[in-house]
Amino acid sequence: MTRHARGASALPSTALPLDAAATSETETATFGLGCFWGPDARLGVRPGVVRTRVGYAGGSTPSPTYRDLGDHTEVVQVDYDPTATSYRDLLDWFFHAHNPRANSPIRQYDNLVLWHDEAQREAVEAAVAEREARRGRLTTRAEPLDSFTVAEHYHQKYRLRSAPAVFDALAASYNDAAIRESTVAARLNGLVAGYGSVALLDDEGGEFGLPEDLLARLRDRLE
Ligand code: MHO
Repeated sequence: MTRHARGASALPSTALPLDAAATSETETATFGLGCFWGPDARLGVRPGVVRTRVGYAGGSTPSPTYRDLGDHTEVVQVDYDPTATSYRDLLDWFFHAHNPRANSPIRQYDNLVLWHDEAQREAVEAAVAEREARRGRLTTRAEPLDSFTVAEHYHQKYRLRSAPAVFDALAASYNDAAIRESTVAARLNGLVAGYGSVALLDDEGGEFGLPEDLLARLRDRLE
């Protein structure tokens, strides 16, 4: 499995408590599920997910951008703690999060799973075979990850950026690259969109390093 500490270096030395404690022993998974704003928010509150980032993958056009994707697809990439969740769990989530027999007419929004290594390839092929044995051919694309191009900052943690009070509290500590690679930002991005749970806030909210009144407002939003 790919292990790396890519995200950690984007954070300042005064990282918020949950980020300072986040493990760098992560593995990475990449999924396309339509417009990447939604799955970024939903995956950001999943137990075991440490970081998320959105980008372009699944094609061969060099240097894709949002305005010029070429043959790439919008994807969300997650770094997860393999002691807290598994690639199988994420794959199950992925297959429940879309209709695997109705892909998008637009390549930009394809349902797509991109494996990072042999172990992931085997898991993907098994997950596809299991589903095809039950109900016939899937249209979801399943391919090896070739390149991943990180998307523009304004697409990272998009839902959080649409919640200025919470975003500004985080931006007081972090620049755009740090926000992209922050566990706190990943959680907040889901929470402001109404994903996640009171239990998640109870477990981790105290380590967000945010003012109590903001946490109370997030809790109200969930209840
Ligand atoms: N606002 C666009 C989707 C953007 S997503 C990053 C829309 O709703 O059509 O592709």
